Amino acid sequence: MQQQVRVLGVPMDLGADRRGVDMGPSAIRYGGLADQLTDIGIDCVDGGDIAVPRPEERDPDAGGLKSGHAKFFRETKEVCEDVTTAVDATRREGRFPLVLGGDHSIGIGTMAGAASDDEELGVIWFDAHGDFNTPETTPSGNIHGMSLAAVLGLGVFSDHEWAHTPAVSEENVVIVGLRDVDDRERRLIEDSDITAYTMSDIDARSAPEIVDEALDIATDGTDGIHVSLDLDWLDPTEAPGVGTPVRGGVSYREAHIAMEYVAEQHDQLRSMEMVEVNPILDEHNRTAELACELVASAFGKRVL
Ligand code: NNH
Ligand code: MN
Ligand code: MN
Ligand code: MN
Repeated sequence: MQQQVRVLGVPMDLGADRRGVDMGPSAIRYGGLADQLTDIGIDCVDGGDIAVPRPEERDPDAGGLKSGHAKFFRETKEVCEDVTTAVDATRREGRFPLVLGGDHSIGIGTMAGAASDDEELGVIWFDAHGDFNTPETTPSGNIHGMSLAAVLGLGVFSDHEWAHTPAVSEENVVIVGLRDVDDRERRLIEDSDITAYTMSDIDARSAPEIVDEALDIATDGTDGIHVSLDLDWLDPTEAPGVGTPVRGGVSYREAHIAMEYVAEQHDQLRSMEMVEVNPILDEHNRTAELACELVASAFGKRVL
């Protein structure tokens, strides 16, 4: 298990409609992240926040795309490039990058940073949503619903080197917890070679079994994996502080056992991100505190 962690905050809210997710990194820090990690013997330093422009000072449709709709495309690209640089530098220093969002568009930057030395990267995407829209299929224009499609170079993203991360192959990408998919997004998922486990799969087979399989797929033939955890993966009764809550998510215990399984494969883990915490919508910071607890489980915290 890698004992040296650098926390990188990305107060990004250009990729989603609900304001407030930009305060996620502060809320997670306030929720006790560093203490949780220090308590289990991990040397944790804070790399501060990456600068993100305010949406009020920018035009969401200023361009940068040949076709389709993706709000703040140019700004998202700039922020993601900075995330990539920071994640890559962190890894080169021998530290583990733990990225705090911010909306899920930052995953485009994190994955590129985690994969930047051209080795194959597996990805586990814990999320209620597929984040598999392209600028051509998106119903919202929000890039946080497109991060996986971007990294895989689908649709118009194939023209954009910053988004397409060739080291990530569809065969090694797994979504876990899916329960809210847009019509045209469904088609893209079905036509792809990724694996998507829905909540029905979890109900029918159990969270540990699904996560075990997800880890096998993500680690098969890869040099490491990235774990991306969108807090809306959990049921809104556990994680109310998210912008797009969807009923029927995983329970508190299912989320923990999943992270404990991740910890068992910790030597494969290259990077992790916790995204979509929205403190304005939260109840006494409990979603942020939950994010801290889940990180601790993923880093090996045990009862006995
Ligand atoms: N699928 C919707 C969209 O593309 C919502 C995505 N929202 C998320 N994704 N929170 O994780 O706009
Ligand atoms: Mn997401
Ligand atoms: Mn989501
Ligand atoms: Mn590819």
